[in-house]
Amino acid sequence: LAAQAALASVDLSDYDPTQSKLMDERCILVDEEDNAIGAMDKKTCHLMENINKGLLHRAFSVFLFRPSDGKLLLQQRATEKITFPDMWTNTCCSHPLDDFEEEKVEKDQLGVRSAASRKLEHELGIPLEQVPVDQFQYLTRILYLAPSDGMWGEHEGIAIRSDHLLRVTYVFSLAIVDYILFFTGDVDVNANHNEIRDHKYVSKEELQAMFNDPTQSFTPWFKLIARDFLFGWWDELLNRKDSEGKVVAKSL
Ligand code: DMA
Ligand code: MN
Repeated sequence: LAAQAALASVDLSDYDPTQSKLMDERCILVDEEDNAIGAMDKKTCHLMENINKGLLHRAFSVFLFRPSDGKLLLQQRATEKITFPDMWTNTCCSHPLDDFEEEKVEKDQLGVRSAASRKLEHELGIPLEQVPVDQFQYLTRILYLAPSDGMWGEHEGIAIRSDHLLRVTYVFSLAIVDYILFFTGDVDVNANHNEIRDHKYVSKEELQAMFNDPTQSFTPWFKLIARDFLFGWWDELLNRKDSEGKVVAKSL
């Protein structure tokens, strides 16, 4: 891994100040086997030029389902987000941080779970007691690499509204080890509009219809996870119901 001095940087002063500040959070750097090997600020971790040098970090993706009908909660990222603004995506994504001791714990994915609770509250305003760490169902980790040779052709489909967004989609990408967490439960949402423009619950059919609509844009990881994994996992979840017909999470 290149020394920090050799890594690229970018000036974020034109962006939303709240989001710019959050780019100072320190992510956990990992190798391709998810061994922690250091820490680096979020901005450095997400610059394409650094990703191309092999910089990889730990992240998580939460998929929250409503028990009564098995619908998945989606969010549309806020326009203020520096990476992937305005795109529809799964319930909540972020990173366990090197800044908090409890988020570095690897046993039973405790670090990732506590980061997931923290960010469900921060982004969606869901009270912490409604999303306790032991009620997430951990499915798997996905190594998601963004090669430099234009696999990101998907991005050409994104509606680019200004030079500002063009620059964002061009220089930022991601290379992560992504922990997939399911959560089944009723929650109260009180969206933080610096993070989220909109949110809604969708059935499988409604999500499929959104994917087929060329006017909608989605984060690349959500499209990838949906295409390769989500619909199968969702079917399994929908098949697990209690006596009242409500969807139930498999116990850990
Ligand atoms: C990054 O999520 C994580 C994944 C899995 C792509 P994010 O861009 O929403 O990060 P943050 O919430 O920290 O801004
Ligand atoms: Mn997020």
